[in-house]
Amino acid sequence: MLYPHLAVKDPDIHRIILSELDRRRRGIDMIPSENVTSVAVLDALGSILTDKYSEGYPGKRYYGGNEFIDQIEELARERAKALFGVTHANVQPYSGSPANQAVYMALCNPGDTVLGLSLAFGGHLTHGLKVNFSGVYYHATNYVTGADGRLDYDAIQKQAEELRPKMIVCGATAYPRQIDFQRMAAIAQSVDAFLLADISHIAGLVVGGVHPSPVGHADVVTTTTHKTLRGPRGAMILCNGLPSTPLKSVERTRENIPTLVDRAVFPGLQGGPHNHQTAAIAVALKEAAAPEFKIYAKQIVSNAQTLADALIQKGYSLVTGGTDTHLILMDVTTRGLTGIEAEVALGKAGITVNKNSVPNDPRKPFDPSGIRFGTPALTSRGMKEPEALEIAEYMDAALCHHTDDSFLSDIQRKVTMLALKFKPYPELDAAL
Ligand code: DSN
Repeated sequence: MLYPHLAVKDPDIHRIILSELDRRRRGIDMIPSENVTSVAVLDALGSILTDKYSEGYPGKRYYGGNEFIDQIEELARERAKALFGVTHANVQPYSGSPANQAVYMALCNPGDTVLGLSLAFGGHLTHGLKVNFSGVYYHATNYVTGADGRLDYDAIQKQAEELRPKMIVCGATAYPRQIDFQRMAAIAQSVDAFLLADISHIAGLVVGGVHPSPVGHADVVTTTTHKTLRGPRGAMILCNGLPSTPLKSVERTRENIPTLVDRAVFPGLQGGPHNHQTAAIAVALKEAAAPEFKIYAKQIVSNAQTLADALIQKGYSLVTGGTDTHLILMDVTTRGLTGIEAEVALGKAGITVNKNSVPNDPRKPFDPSGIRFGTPALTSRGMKEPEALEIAEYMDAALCHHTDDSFLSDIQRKVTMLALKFKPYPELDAAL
């Protein structure tokens, strides 16, 4: 039996977890920020490390008994540094938003001007949405994509010259094309701004060599660990330079970035690190350093491009006309649907996507014109181009018959037959 102790102690939670596992086994999850971790990552995440307090950093803790926790955090930091080619890594951020918050705290004063990609054009809440901390405590300004849906670097340059931001943020959650980090760094340097590259969505593609790295261009890189990187929920802050202890000055210079970042994470924002999460991140980083991960990253992109091409052939309208990454953004209004209708219809067919705004969306964010989907999780399950083509057929069928529940049930049966051939956690099946 899977999770036998839980089954005895809390049958309600046990039953719900098994239902969620069953949903994943029978369906195809295509939310591009989700993935399937290895069972080794899950083992570390569910370990006894969750019980330990260890405020501080390796060798400098505020609690005793941290000799083994130090070893775990050191391993995670060393693996992160080697994998991304940086000299400093902070692996303690609880997730992506706290990681970004720490960088704001490290590099900006409240009220400073920050320039990031608008959420409505594919950015992130923490890149300067008015109701997010980044818009409440900072003077948040936004750039948008050009008429073709792509980043317009000349326009960003012009905006940066007008606004003179303290920090520019690049990175996205709903942008299907590669980001030119070199160009973004040139823009930031020309106005003496710090550049933060948030590579949460594409970190796995970067280490897999199928997306250029921001390292060497951006002053600071943040990433979550649970998207294309295929680790547990969590985040890291990466930069070059070395932390100095004690901090000699609080001046916000490039040289001080590693120390400023560490101090912003703890004691600035967080208390005790989640050691079980740190251990699981370390495991994921080891997996991402293996040669097979490069093959995996390449396959993610190939699957997304195969799917995108097939949908274009069927007459669908994709933002920017395709993808360079793991992610596809599709305007479904051209087919007479809303994003919600498409999300619901695909959900009934066993395919999970999320409704999403498209650039210059005339509709509201909670009822937008598009859907966002991607291939990291299905690629982790072993699906390749033939399956991507099969999924395109099912998506098209479901969208064409979105009001016909019995037709959608038929599609769902076919989706389930496909899904069951590619188990998300085959090792767990043995224990079911
Ligand atoms: N919620 C994440 C996403 O889906 O892209 C970003 O934080």
